[in-house]
Amino acid sequence: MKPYPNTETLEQAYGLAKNSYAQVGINTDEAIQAAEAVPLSLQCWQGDDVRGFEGVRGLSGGGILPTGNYPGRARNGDELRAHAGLAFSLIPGAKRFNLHSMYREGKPGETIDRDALEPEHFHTWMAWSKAEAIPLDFNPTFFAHPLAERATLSHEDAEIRRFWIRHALAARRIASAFGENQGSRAINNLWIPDGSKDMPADRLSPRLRLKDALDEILACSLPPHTLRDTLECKLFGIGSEAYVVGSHEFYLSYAVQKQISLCLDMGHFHPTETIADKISGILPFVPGLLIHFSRGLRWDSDHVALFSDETREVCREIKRAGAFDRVALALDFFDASIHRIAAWVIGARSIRKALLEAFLEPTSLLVAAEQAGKYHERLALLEALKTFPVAAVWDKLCLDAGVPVGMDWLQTIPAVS
Ligand code: RNT
Ligand code: ZN
Repeated sequence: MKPYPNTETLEQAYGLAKNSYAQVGINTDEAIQAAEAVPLSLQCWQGDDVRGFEGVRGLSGGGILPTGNYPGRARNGDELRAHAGLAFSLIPGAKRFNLHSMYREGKPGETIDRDALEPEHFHTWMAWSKAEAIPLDFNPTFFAHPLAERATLSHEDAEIRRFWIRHALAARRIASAFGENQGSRAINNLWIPDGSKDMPADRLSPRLRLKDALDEILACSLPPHTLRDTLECKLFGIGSEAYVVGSHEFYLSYAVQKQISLCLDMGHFHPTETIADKISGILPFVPGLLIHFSRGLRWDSDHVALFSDETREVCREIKRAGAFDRVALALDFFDASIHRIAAWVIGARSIRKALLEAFLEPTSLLVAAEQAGKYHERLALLEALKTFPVAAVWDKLCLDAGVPVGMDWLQTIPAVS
C-alpha cells in the first residue's frame, strides 16, 4: 500500500474543503475542535475477549459470545494497558477507558469474590489512569460467575440476589472512587443477562425482583460529581431469546420514574430497529444517556462499530440536540477474529469521523428550510452534504492530533503469533 500523500498535499486538500464548507456557513477548524473534544470510552474487554483477570472461566457466558481465535489477546493488566496505550496513540481526540469489575488485580493467589471488591483492587488501574490522563468508567460484572448460571439480580433465591446486590453496591463505590481520583464523574453501567431461552410462564415476578434490587442498589447515596449510574436494556441474547428481564420498556420506565440515566446499545434492539430516533424521545425525561456503539449483525450485537449510516445518524442526532453534555459515548464490541488493537482503532476512528461529519453539518440551514416549509431545500441540502469533502477535513483532524493519517496507522499494529 502506498503511503498517504505528504503534508503539503493534505493541507491543500483541506484548504479546498474549508472553502466548500464555508459556503454552507461551516467553519471547519471549529468543527475539528468540537469533534475532538467529545470523549470516547474504549471498552477494556475488546482487548482480551471479555475474559477478565479472575481466572475463573475462559468464556464470558451470560448471553454474549466473543467468537474467533486471532492470536495476541491480552493476558494480564500490564499487557492490556500496553495494548490500550497503543490504540490510544492511533485514535485522535478525547478518550476514556471502560473497565469491568472482572478486571480487578489482586495479589497472586488472592481470591476476592465480587461482592467483596473494593476500590483498592483497582489501584493499578487508577494510577495508570492518572499517569495517562485517561479517565475511567466502570461496569459491575454479572456474568462468568458460578452464581450467575441462572439469573442474578432477578434470581428467585434471596441469598443469590443479595450476593449480586452487594456486588452492584461495591461497583458503585469503585466507580465513585474513580471519579474522585480523576476529578470527573465515572459512568457506572449496569447490565444483567437474566432471561430465558424459551417462553416463560411468569414474566412479571423476575421484573418485580429486579425492581426491588435496583431500588436497594441505587438508594445508597454517593457524591453525584463522582458517579453517574446508567442502566442497559437488551431485547435478547444467546440463551435468552424469548425473554430478557431488563428489557427496554422495563429500564425506560424505571429510569424515568427514578431519574436514572439509560444506556442504549446499538445492537440491543430488533435487527431493523435503530436508536438514533430514541435519543430525542428519551432525553426530555431522564438525566442522561450512554450510547454503546456496536454493530448488530444477524443475531450478534457486538461487531466492530463502523462509519455506518447508524453510527452517523446517532452522532448527528446528539449534535442536533446540542446534547453532548448529557449523552456519553462508549464503545461496546468484542471481535476475537481480528487483531484486537486494530478493532479498537477501526471502531474508535470510525465513530470520531462520524462525530466530525456531524459537526460539519449546517444544521441551522436545514432547520431554517424546515421551518419555512421548504422540505425540498432540506432534502437537497442533505443529499449534497453526503458528497462534501469530509475526508479532507478528517485527514486534517488526524494530522493536527498527531495520529497517523489515512491507513498509515496499520503499519504500527504489531504482528502477533
Ligand atoms: C451485553 C451488553 C454489555 C456488555 C459489556 C461487556 O449485551 O452490551 O454492555 O457488552 O458489559
Ligand atoms: Zn452494551
